[in-house]
Amino acid sequence: MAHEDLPIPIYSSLEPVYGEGSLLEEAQFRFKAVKAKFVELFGQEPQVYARSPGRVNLIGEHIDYEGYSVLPMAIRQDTIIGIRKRDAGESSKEVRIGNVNPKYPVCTYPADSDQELDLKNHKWGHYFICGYKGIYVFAKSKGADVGLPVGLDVVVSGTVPTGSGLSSSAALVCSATIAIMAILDKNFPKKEIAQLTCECEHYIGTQSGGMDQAISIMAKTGYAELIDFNPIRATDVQLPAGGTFVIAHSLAESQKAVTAATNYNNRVVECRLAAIVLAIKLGMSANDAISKVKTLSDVEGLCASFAGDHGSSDPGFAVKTLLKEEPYTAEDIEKIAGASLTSIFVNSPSSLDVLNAAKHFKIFQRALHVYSEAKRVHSFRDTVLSKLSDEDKLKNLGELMNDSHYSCSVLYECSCPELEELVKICRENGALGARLTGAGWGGCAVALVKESIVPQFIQNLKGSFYKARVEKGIISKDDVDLYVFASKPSSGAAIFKF
Ligand code: NG1
Ligand code: MG
Repeated sequence: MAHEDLPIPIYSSLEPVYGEGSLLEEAQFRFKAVKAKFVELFGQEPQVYARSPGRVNLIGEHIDYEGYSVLPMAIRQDTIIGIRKRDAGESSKEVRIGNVNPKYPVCTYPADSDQELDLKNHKWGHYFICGYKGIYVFAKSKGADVGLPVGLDVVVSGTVPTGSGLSSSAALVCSATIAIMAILDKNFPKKEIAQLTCECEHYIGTQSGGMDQAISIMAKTGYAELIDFNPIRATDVQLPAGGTFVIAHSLAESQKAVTAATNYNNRVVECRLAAIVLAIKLGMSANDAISKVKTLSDVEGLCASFAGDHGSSDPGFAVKTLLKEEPYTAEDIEKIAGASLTSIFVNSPSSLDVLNAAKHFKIFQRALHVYSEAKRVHSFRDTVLSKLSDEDKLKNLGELMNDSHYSCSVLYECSCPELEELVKICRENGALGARLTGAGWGGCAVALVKESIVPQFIQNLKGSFYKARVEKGIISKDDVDLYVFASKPSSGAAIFKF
């Protein structure tokens, strides 16, 4: 059976996930801390535990929501959740969510699976409730009764740095969803959980694609995964020997839930507008374009045949020929579409927020990024599968990563000065390639580095980029190891019943 058709594994010990050695010791310590916090807050022990990892995206940025394949790997940093059903009585009508980190106060919500989250008043516990709502909606769509709503007590322990592009949010949403499933004694095929958890995160108000949840649920130790969408599928990618991915935090925090209207969701809206304008220019009726075209992948076929007629095989050719490079105003696009932008997005409140905040729309640049990035993902995979020597493979992968960064930075404009500095320093210190990873506007860079120089590489980053920040008091000297580290592909979500 394909591994995405299997349910989430259930283990009675930590070793299958954390192996042996320091990782296991750290996990044992964290599970104990979750249990202790649980007893302190709720007077009882958790009945079940779940974990789900963060991820680093190696290539394929800002294209998952456009329907294109991406290539991430899970990292060892994860979210662990201890959970217990509340006993019958009045108090069983609540969900209480605590955290081992005192920075996150206990959040209490009604045990109501239909509740609306107060998005104007963002609380960290919202991410847990995303899972709570999501499971309920999923079960309802299958006509199944999973036993929700129910009162729950929960304690969370997370090691994925927040706002870092390593998907702390998906680690939390996925571990929440799986913990809830486990306490309800339910399990489903991984691909269904990947789909459902992706929809869960939309309750937070970001119009995210499904990459983070898919890899967090479906990852396998030792492999990166090529993730396809519609339907979700994961294909193992064995990275060439001799290379290591080093993750380095720019120390600029990207608060995606708070900046969605001008950053993340803005780009999703711009891509939709690009797709609609391209469809119309390629002969589709405006009505059909508005009602049927959701993503750039929906018009790729049209773009490719237009390109073909002109002797090109690149859908980007249609973008370069049919769109103007100058930003489009709302009026420009309304004239082409014969409809107001607010009418196009009338059913999406978060898109209307984008329209309110936007001065203009750079649809040429965004579409060009998406089509070229989608191609780079396939080139990356083809390189891995090719007959080249490992050394040549690594060199090519590094170049693809550099090209991806350039496109993110110049066409998609999701970088920031700190990331630019960090990527430059990575390359100056011998990285074969380096790029921002995740949504950008802050967060981490990922660098492909020859294994033999990794310790020196990390040392050099510490001595330059991080030393300057320690001196300015932005981070403490003792924490530097949390912000720059080598990473191996780790395993996906799991349930623990001890
Ligand atoms: P981050 O910001 O790393 O969690 C986000 C999206 C992804 C993907 C990337 C950009 C969420 C949950 N995730 O990742 O789906 O679009 O940006 O490639 O919003
Ligand atoms: Mg996220």
